[in-house]
Amino acid sequence: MSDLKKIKDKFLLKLKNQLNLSEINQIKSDLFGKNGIVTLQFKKIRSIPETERKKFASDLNIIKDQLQDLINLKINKIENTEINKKLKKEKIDITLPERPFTKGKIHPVSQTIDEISSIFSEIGFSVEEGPDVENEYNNFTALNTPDNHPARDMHDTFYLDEKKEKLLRTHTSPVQIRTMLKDKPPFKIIAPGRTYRSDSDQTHSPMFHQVEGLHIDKDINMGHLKGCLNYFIKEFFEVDSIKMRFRPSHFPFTEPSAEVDIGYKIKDGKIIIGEGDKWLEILGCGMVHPNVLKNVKVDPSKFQGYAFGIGIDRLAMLKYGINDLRSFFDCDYRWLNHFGFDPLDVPTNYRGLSR
Ligand code: 2NL
Repeated sequence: MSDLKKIKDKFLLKLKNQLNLSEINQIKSDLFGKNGIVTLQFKKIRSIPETERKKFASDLNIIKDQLQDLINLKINKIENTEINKKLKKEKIDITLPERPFTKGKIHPVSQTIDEISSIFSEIGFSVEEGPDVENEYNNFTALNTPDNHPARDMHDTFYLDEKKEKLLRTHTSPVQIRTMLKDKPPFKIIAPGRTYRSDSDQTHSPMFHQVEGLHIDKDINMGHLKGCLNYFIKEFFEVDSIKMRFRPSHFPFTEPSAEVDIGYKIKDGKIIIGEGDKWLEILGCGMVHPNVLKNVKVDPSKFQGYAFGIGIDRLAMLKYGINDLRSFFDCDYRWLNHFGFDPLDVPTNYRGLSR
């Protein structure tokens, strides 16, 4: 009997026994390991006389395949038995109730800022941001409001030092000043964010929110301002037309200046925006004063444009039927749960995401 046949018979016999996994692995390494019996036979091929070499190699390969297949079959069987045993023994208890989880809500002011940013971005405005703590140059001086200007007192400014150098911004205009100092015209930006004035009653909070807009280019006029604001108000209140009037006003940083009122009426105890005989003031605006442009190194004989400032909190109250401004900032979770917006819900009118 040839060596190969002896090997084959010996191991076929061994593999007939009931074996566990480690015994099989031992046989596997005895046969096919680095110095395994079959491995050594392969090394022998070169030294076999040429006439017998071909047959030897072929027989060896057949034996190798046979033994390998048998070993793999045995291993598979054992592993399957193990898995079946485990499946029988181990059960997942799916009757355990899930842990309760609470989902946060988007604050109505954040929601409103997202909506406003989305509306203006559709007509080419980009969003700029800046710090809440400002210097008096960016907040007042650059905006044509010199030291002794009464508007400085009117703003009820929170100063942070004796010298009145640092303050909490009273409007978001300093963001536009920073942008104009940093970049070159044209500018088409909005600046939403927190603003501060020392004032507190039912309709005033010492911290409130504003969005300012600025459009500076070579041929911008008051018609563009009217068109832009008319578009914004219609989109924001989701109405097809809006009754709107410009009333002459005064701001140190614009000339001419205007305040904008929109028409409204009360029907069945509910406010209807855009029609009716009553007027509601919602924003201030105007053509940017040449002095402001000079202060930020923009030539007013080449560039001009408009600016506007809108109080966000009151717009949010109007749109979402909230009647006390102070409730915005009470941090009452029950209130937020009621008036807040589901962060995972995407209603069709949520402009921030659906468009
Ligand atoms: C209001 C009035 C306004 C501006 C803000 C502005 C900004 C720059 C230059 C010129 Cl950088 N103007 N902002 C202009 C007019 C009115 O806000 O009543 N806001 C609630």
